Amino acid sequence: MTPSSLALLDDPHSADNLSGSPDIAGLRGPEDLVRFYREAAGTAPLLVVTNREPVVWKGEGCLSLPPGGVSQTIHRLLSRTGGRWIALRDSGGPDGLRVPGDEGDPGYRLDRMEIPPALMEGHYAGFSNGVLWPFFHDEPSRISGSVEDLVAYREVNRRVAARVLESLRESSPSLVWVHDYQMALVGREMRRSGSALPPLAFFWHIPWVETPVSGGIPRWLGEIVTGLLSYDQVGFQTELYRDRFLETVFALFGSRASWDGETLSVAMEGGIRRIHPGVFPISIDPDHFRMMARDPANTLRARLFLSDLGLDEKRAPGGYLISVDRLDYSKGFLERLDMLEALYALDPSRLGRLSLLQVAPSTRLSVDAYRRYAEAAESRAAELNRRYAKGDWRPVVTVSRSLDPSLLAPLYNLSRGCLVTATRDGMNLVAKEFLASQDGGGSPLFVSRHTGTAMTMEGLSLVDPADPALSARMIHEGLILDPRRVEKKNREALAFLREHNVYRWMASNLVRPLLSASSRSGTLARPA
Ligand code: ADQ
Repeated sequence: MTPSSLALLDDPHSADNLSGSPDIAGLRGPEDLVRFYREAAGTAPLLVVTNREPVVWKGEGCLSLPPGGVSQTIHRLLSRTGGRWIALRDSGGPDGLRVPGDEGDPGYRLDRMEIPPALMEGHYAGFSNGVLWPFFHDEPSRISGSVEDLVAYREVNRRVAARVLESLRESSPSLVWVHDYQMALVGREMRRSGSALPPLAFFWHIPWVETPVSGGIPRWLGEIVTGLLSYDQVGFQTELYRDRFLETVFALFGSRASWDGETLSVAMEGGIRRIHPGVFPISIDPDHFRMMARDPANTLRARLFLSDLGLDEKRAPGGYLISVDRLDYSKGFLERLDMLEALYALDPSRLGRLSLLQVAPSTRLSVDAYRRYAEAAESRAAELNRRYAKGDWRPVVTVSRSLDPSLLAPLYNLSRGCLVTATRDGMNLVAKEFLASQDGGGSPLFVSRHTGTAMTMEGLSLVDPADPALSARMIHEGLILDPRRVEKKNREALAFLREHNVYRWMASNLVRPLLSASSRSGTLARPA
């Protein structure tokens, strides 16, 4: 991208130009992303704020990368360009770490914030995962927070904002990029300081629900929305979620809010806030998954793994369907097992042949709703196994831990199909990882229509966890479809993912705030 093309993109009323410009649309890999960043931001570092750390501290000089492609993509950019990352710590070691880059790369600084356990409990288990997560995943019966939890949430966000402000005294970032529902109020706390700030961008990874009608809008929701209005840009996964957010803003602010399709303006006490609520569907690096799935050593490892689980061709001659997700109620484990049972009822010849392999590490066990759900999911799987097991064959095989992506990719590839059954999901990256790992092969993806993936990709086979019997029929039909038709669909999906990859996602998030910063300072960033 040249400075003159940056100037062309600098049109505040043309998001399509911004995100659809050839320069961003052509991004394919980490090199392209680094080049884009350098040209848009020069040498100014990016400052990223997340709830979780991007690396795991394993001892002096030893760091490992946790699973999760998004934080790894941001990690790779910062390793190359330099920058700073502020996160709540979740492993041992010092408070500040220099995360090294590859040879010749600067690496970046990681500030690891220690939050006292009681405060963390209220922030994380209490308000974030006891209130916000169930609320925004349309599971009101699982909401379990208290007023003290909201106080803890505010306090943690205030501390994070204070740390960001402190870091601004040491260096001037190109922008501050804050992530997800645990950190919604960081921007508000930063604005309250009255300091001059770089652009503040936020990405909301989870769904946005319809604005509550009965009982009115809870006061805490008003606070979250007002907090989000403190950022210059708030990114959502889909148009539906962005539009629902706008509806909530209008329900709260009425005629004090206006929206021109690009900029949301809200008259607030301190003046008019103008923000850009954007739509940026998150993605993966499909080429990386394809390569991992093709790798013969990975494939051999996957075959051995399957054999250890009793899922080799001899003992499970019909193969296995795969599902991969944290053991979270929003992922629809019970609904998926209902679908499986309905599939066996529809076509009993699959009994004794086709299993479900569910890779399901437990998650958030400090929250009661999660503990209870994990027990219910385990007991439902055990019930199916009791009812239908035949000899060495079991209908449900559960792996209760995280697997390395280099093993997941060939497991996706060797499967008979993938079941994504979330009752609500911001995007669902597993669906995209499966499609990329198919490498155009002939195993079908069945994806819940309540995921961002289903809402933003065309031609997918949809299921509905609210209707397991109908979903079982869809799965049955997908499994007996001519593999050449599935291959064609998968090839088309892969082509889409290659174009709409995670590097492009990052660039489209960053481009507008970076350009607004350079036009504010009256200069375009010079390539470093
Ligand atoms: P999650 O709810 O965690 O993410 P998802 O999008 O599927 O859901 O991402 C999970 C990631 O973790 C994937 O990369 C997947 O491979 C990995 N993963 C899951 N289970 C694993 C296992 N057992 N072993 C190894 N890796 C595993 C939140 C939102 C989503 C949104 C993402 C990104 O809830 O809606 O898509 O953030 O914005």
